[in-house]
Formats: sequence, C-alpha cells, structure tokens
Amino acid sequence: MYNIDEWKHIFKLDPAKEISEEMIDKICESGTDAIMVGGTDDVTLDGVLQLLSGIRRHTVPVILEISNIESVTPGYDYYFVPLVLNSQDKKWMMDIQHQAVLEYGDIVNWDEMFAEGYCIMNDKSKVYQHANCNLPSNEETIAYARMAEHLFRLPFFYLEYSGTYGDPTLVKTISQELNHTKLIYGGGIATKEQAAEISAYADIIVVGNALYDNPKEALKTVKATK
Ligand code: 1GP
Repeated sequence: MYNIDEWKHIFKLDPAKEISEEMIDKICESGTDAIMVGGTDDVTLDGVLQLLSGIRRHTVPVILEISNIESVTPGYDYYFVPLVLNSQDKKWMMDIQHQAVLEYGDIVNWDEMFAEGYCIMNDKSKVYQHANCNLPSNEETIAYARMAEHLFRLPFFYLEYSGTYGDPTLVKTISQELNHTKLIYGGGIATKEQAAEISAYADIIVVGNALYDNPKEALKTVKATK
C-alpha cells in the first residue's frame, strides 16, 4: 500500500495529550512519511479515534502503535506491536500480545501488522518504568539488535530514548549491525540538527514530545531527514 522501506521520518502523537486541529493539519502536511499514534498512560479508545478522525482528513499514512487492547480500533493503515526486549517481565514481550491474538486473531489483517523489537534506553522515562525494564550496556544493546535481526527476524528494532536525546555513536554502531531489520530511533529530537545527526544512521526517526513543546522547530525535523 505504502512503501515503508522508504520512510525516514515519523511524527508520534499521544492520544492522551491535547493538540489543536490546526496543529494536526500542519503535522499531516509537513512532508513526514507517516503519523504514529501511541502513548504510555491514559491511552483510550476515545483518544485514539479522535486523533484518527483529524489525521484522516489528509493522505499521510497512519499507524496505531498498540498500547493496550481496549484502545485498538479498525481504520488505521498499519498496526505496530511493541515487544519490549529489555523488559524484565515476559508479559511485555509475549503475554499481552498473545492475549490480543487470542481474542482478535481471526479478524486481524496480518499484512497491516508489524512487530517492533523495543529496547528502552532511558531509565527515567515512563515507558521504561511501565514495562519494568533493565538498562542494557552497549554490548547488551547490540546483542538485542542481533537477536531482533537474526533470531526473531523482526521488521523493526526500535531504540527508544523517549524524552531524552540518545547517544549517536551507539545509534551508528547499531545501524551497522542491522541489514534487514530497520532501525527506528526515538527520543529527544527537538531540532533539525539532531534530526540530521540521527538520520545519518537510523532508518527512521520518530519525533514526539517536540511537537507539543516546540512545534515550530519540530516541524523542521522533517526536511533534515530528506
Ligand atoms: C516516543 O520515541 C518516541 O515513543 C519519541 O520520543 O517524545 O522524546 O520525541 P520523544
């Protein structure tokens, strides 16, 4: 449907946060490759549907990153399913996904569904605490990336620094490890310079918070990846 292989930039909108219709329009028309809807706390079906109706007035592809089963709805182009590789609980890697497939496996369109091997690198972030993660060393992070590519053959490895700018050297190292699995980087990108620095290595960068904190700068990150 869309050529995901060519994507470089994604804006992530949090259904639990306020955003104006006017801003949604600007984000959708920014030239970004896709809009991802996802968050950690208070993600409700209402919030997910409200964002979808705003985004659907534009032609940009829209992805639901599944946070909980209750907020899943038809109408998105793609569904990304996080598997938290560095969680200490099997629940975040396997069990909630298993439960979802048990309930909805008969009606799922598997062509729209993609797994993301998450490695959460910011121990101060909500998502790190929510998923009860362990902070991996650089060597351990590389090992997760290798597992994502060679053992699990995942389409995406998501290096998640949510809320803080990560280590570009590590992003470079990880990118050199991955040939088939695409590297998604997210976290703390607030300027076009940061967007350019990370996009030199990551296949796709995700910009989230900056849209709420400094939208004008955030919109400029798109161009920096092209
Ligand atoms: C969050 O990776 C995304 O899941 C983006 O991070 O909000 O820090 O931009 P920021």
